[in-house]
This record gives sequence, C-alpha cells and structure tokens, in this order.
Amino acid sequence: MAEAGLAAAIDRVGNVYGRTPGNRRTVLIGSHTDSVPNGGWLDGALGVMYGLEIARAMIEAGHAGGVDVISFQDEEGTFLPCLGSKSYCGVLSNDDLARAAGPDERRLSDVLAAAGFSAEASRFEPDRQVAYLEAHIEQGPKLEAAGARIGIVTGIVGIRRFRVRASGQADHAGTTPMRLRKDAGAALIRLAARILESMPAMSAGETVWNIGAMEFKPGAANVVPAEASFILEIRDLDEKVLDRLQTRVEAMVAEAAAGAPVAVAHESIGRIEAVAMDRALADIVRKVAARHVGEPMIMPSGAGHDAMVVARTMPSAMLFIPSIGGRSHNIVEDTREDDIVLGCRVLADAVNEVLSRAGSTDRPGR
Ligand code: HGY
Ligand code: MN
Ligand code: MN
Repeated sequence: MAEAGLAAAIDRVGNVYGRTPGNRRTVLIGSHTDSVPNGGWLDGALGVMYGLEIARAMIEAGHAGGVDVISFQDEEGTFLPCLGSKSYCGVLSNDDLARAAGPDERRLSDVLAAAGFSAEASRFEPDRQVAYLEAHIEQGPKLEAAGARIGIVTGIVGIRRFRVRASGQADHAGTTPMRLRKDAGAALIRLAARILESMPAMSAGETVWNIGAMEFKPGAANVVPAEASFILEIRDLDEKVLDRLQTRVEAMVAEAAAGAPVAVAHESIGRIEAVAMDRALADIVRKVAARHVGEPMIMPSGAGHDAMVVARTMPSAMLFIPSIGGRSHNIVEDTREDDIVLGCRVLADAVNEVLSRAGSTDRPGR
C-alpha cells in the first residue's frame, strides 16, 4: 500500500488500511485477505488487489478524488465472522472480542496480543468516504452458466452459526456395557442426522445449511467419547425463515437432551443479518458494467462478505466476476484472466462515476 502511495497502517484487529493522502472525498474499496483452510487465491484478496491497483492508478494520474483501501481481517470467521469490518464500523463489542475463540480454542484476545498490533482501531470516516465498493468472485456457478461476465449484487444472505455440544463420560470402549455408556459422540451424531434430515421440509427454497465441523474428545477408537461438538450454519435472505429454523433446531436440541444419558446444549457463535445493497449505488455499477459488456446479471449473494457489515454504515454495493466451474473454498478456485481484468476496469469506472457525482474536489480547510 505504501508503494502505491497510500498512507498505510495495521490496526488493532489486523485490518490493513491505506488512505489516499489529503482531505478529499473518497470511495472505500475493500474485501479480506484471510482465507478458509485450503482456500483459493481469489476469495477476498481479489477485492483488495483491485482497490490497491485503482488507488495506485489514481494517485499516479493525480486524480482530485481518491480511494481508501482496506483489507479486513478474519472475514471468514476463524475467530469471529467479519471481525475486521465489524471493528471498522464500530459494531464490535468488547464482549464479542473477549469471548471469540478459534476452532482450536485459542482465544482471539490472546492471538491479537501475541501479534502485537497497535491499539488503534481504524474507523469509517463519514465526512470523507462517500461509498463502499467491494468486488469478489461469485464462488458459485450462476454467472458462468448464463455466460455473464459481471454480476451486480442485490443483497447478501443472513448467516447463523451454532455450536452444539454433548457431554457424557469417557469409558473403556471394550469393557463398558452399551447400556451403561454416556456416549456424547453417538448422541451428537443422532442429533446431527435428525437436523439434516428435517431441514428440507423446514426450510424455504433458497435456504442452505452445513455441518462443517465435528469433533470428539478425547478422540480415540477405544474410548467412549466424553465430549462431542459440531457447528451448524444456516443461511437465507429472509430473517423470518432463519428465525423459524433456529426455533426448530433449538427444539431438536432440547429433545435430544431430554431422556438421554448425556447433556446436550447449543450456543450461538455467529450471527450476521441479511442485508440489501444500496440500490442507487448498485445501479451506478450496473450501468458502468453495461457499457463494458452489456447488461450484467442481477443476483443475490449466498456467500457472506464484509459488505454485509459495512452496508449498515455507509452506502455499499458489490460486483461479482465468474468463478470457473463455480468452485470456491477450495484450492482449485480460479477465474479467467480476462474476467479478472474486466472486473477491475468496471470497478475503476464505477469509482470515477461515484466520485464525480459526489463532487470529488479537494476540500480546503479540512
Ligand atoms: O462464509 C462465507 O460465506 C464467506 O466465504 N466468508
Ligand atoms: Mn470465503
Ligand atoms: Mn470472501
């Protein structure tokens, strides 16, 4: 960022924030550079690189307006979903920070302390930034299937994550009679299967769900599991659908606990509400895209993005470029080079359009 001419700093949660020097109107461009385990090279990093390239080009050209660029930390939620954008938008509570822990039970607060970041929180600057634009790969198959090269995002799904735990008793798996076991693993597998089997009938057409992590302790072939846990994630554009599903899942957890020789409980470990993108801003990006490649695809996002946090603070819009084979959250993730270049051109033109509408001149005396 410094090489591109930005004044750059790393903030208290690890966001990397680069500001175009001077008091001026800017567009904030950002995304994230953290990744899922074995993730690909574009999920997140693409949107940051676009911001960096557009900032570099504008500074080099001596443009009166500018862009600020941010690489948000932990969008994927290894510790806390959208950690960086929540901090940046001032909606991260000290409680959230204190409670967050990774899958290996390392505490976020310990990890941040060990990283030795500054104590400063970078913050959204309402007098300066007129809009947030985030570009991202689609991470699904719709653009490619339609032969469309740009997608304009209408809204982003709400996401709820729950950790469900069972606690029983470790015993010798060869000598303890089946009727005497307090098998946390078996109880949890049954509950997981029941939830997965019930979901299709309980959900709406576009709802998706995933049990993406399951753990037994102590985790040995010859020990009855004393502790077991899984993480359930549910996504939908409609918060009412999510409310209904949460109620039903909670009822199933309670039923699993009743009459079982083990304790079963759940906790919420992540919740981000569904959000609409700013219509006027999205329309500017749509029109700019249409000049390059004809009408883009108008689509919701089933993936979460930092824009879902930022959109509650400032006008926000997103553009998608295609993912080859719709693949993402996998090392094979890729996008054609001409699509990558096109997305950056569309975003750069959209920045110019937004700045010229906002009045992009320097603001003396500030
Ligand atoms: O989990 C998601 O939807 C995103 O990839 N962060
Ligand atoms: Mn991702
Ligand atoms: Mn992403």
